[in-house]
Amino acid sequence: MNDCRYSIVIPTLNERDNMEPLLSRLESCGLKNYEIIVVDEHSPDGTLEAVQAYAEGKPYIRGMLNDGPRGLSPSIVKGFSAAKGEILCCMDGDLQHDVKDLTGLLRTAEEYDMVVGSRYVAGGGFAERWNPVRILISRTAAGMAWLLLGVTVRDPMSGFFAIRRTAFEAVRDKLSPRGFKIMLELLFLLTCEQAGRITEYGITFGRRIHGESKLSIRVMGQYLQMLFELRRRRRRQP
Ligand SMILES: Nc1nc2c(ncn2[C@@H]2O[C@H](COP(=O)(O)OP(=O)(O)O)[C@@H](O)[C@H]2O)c(=O)[nH]1
Ligand SMILES: [Mg+2]
Repeated sequence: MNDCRYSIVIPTLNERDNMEPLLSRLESCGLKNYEIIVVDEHSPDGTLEAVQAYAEGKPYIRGMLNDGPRGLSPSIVKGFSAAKGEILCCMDGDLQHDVKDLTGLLRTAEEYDMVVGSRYVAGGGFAERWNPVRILISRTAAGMAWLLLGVTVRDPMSGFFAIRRTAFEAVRDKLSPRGFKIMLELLFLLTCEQAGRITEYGITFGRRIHGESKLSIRVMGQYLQMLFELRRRRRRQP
């Protein structure tokens, strides 16, 4: 694939059994001019090896190791920095983000600086009844991002988004190296500093079948800490 327009970056930690179904769905979803970059966090279950085996003879699929600072955000930044496309997309490696939503999200990204996949706008939702506690947590997190940072998108925690390369490059050096919710940070930087054109696109969130969620109480604590750090940054701006 010589003319690469879309780069799909997938961060992974112990997602071996999800790789073959995800990669094959991506290959057959009708997308053209794309590449797939899986950035793995030293997964002990052999995720990277599974990707590399799948990618044999397919130059448009790459698996790489996050050999820099550990974490979700650094992995995504590494993938975006290695990407060749003009539109950079991040999606989870656990099949909770539905490949069926990808082409619509990327089509929308042609018109904006950033498109956030959202469960809480028209066309979005959950594939099956979702744990009400997790919905409450994600809606509270979104409300706090709005109150504290002025980020108005309804689902800044979805983790499924696309950003124009030029918009990413404009803010890359300001990203915190140890963050885990890069989407929120990008939204904050684009909203507060760049007057970026941002929109949401309805996505359907699926249930995890293989592997485990890494979201925990500790992660929620980090999220709050990050909201307050970004808020302090906003105050310091003239
Ligand atoms: N590279 C990398 N990927 C991670 C890390 N933590 C989680 N992931 C991946 O990020 C995606 C979202 O994580 P997940 O645990 O499903 O979060 P949840 O959907 O909010 O429960 C999945 O593909 C994970 O494998 C990490 O520290 N580094
Ligand atoms: Mg998940």
